[in-house]
Amino acid sequence: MLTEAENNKKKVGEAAVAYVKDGMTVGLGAGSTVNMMVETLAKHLHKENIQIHVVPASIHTERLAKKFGIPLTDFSEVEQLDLMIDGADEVDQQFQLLKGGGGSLVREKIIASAAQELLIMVDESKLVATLGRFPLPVEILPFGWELTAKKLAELGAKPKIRGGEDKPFVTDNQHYILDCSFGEIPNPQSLHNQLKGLVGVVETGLFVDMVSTVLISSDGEVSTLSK
Ligand code: ABF
Repeated sequence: MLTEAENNKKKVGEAAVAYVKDGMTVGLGAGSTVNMMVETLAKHLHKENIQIHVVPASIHTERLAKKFGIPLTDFSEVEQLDLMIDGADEVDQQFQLLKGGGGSLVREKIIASAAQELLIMVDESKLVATLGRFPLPVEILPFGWELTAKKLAELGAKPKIRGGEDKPFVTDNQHYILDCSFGEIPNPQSLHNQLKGLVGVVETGLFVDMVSTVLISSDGEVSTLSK
């Protein structure tokens, strides 16, 4: 028996796989919504007799895709993707995203940048008027992370090293993540630019002007917002 949250993830995943057509190259993000969607995608491919190739955004997603027999590819073989399907931690009214709670933001952003369409799956609780309720994940180099954290604090954040100082969480890229509470982020592009200007910052979880469609689940029903 699925919980209400799991049922919402299942439903939004079912709606997302309908966007996958024969011959596509598809990016798959990370996180629990994507995890549930991968099995649904495998069934969809089998049922509709569709052939696709997938670029996964995390080692975990890659393992799942392999487990369900979904063919993989990478940027040595493709330059552009037709579609990227991913989750998010927050979506604002302008379709700007805050991502990285799952720790895969760099690869997600690389894949999303190469995709013609970015399809985001969320439940209603992720919709916000202004980004920033969820601490902003910022991926940084491990070397000198304490200094990078101080620089972020000077820009107004309250940075916390993910996993704790004694055993920081390490991303698939062998980096650390600082979860940075900035309060409301009314101008995501400007904050992103400031953060990217700091030595030691690899990437931020702000995805600005990238999304084309948001699928939102609520009480087991899915609605669609498109730009
Ligand atoms: C990833 O999954 C992340 O960018 C985001 O942090 C997270 C959302 O996770 P979930 O689907 O588990 O809510 O895409």
